[in-house]
Amino acid sequence: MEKFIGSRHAFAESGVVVLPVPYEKTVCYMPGTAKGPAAIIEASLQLESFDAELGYEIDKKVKIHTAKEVGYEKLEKSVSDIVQKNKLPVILGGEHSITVPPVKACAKRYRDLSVLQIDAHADLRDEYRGDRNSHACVMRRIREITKRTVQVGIRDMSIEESEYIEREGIRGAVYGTDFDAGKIIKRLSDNVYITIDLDGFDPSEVPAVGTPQPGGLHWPEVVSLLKKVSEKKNIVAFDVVELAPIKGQVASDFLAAKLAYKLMGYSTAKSK
Ligand SMILES: [Mn+2]
Repeated sequence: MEKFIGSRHAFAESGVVVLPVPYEKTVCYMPGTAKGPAAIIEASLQLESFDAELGYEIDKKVKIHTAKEVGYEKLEKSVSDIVQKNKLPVILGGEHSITVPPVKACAKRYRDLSVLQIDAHADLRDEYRGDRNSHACVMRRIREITKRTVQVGIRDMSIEESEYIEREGIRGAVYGTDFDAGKIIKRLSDNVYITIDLDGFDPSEVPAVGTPQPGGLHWPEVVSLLKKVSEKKNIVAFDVVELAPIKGQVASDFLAAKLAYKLMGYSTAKSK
């Protein structure tokens, strides 16, 4: 497989480690997320190394290493090994359920860990079609690891999820597409894990997802939120999930690659 942005840095010298996780098991509508990581990496070869906004070549500064594909079972250990060495893990999915092992690994390293989720769906079901590990349950599983979760772009949920939000008293931590970045930042702890389900974006910008939802977020507001979060918080790891590539239609793949690269830059901007 290709390497992210064609970068061939060894693990030891790298500041960022990309973990491709082509895991797809519980999708319920359009399949294809197993092909997500390869499509993001393929699109990343078209990225400009120089980030015009940051004013430098992100890869030159942080040195990106792309690991071999990782399965679900080995993911927690892989992420653990990376955060122990103070490197930034970047997990490319794959379906959204893969967020659980990295959050577990980061929560062991950072006791105050909070999770910022960008998504169209609340993903707070206790189980979905008999499966507690479905991608529709991922934030519910994450809230068993840390209760400090903030959800942005949410515009679809079941009555069970709505009742859970009421019961847990987290209505104020669940945002739609109209949000105040300052309020979001206030709800996060110092160390933040970011999970980006690409269906949080509007389908006009990212059509290649398993479960597209109209009325979504747009590139400028997502990037601006991530930038503000990175200025105030320590981003310890992040994932980009749920890309289900559409043949011949690469806009979604490229957005995912650019988003990952930009967030690598933001997350490491404070380091020397
Ligand atoms: Mn999701």
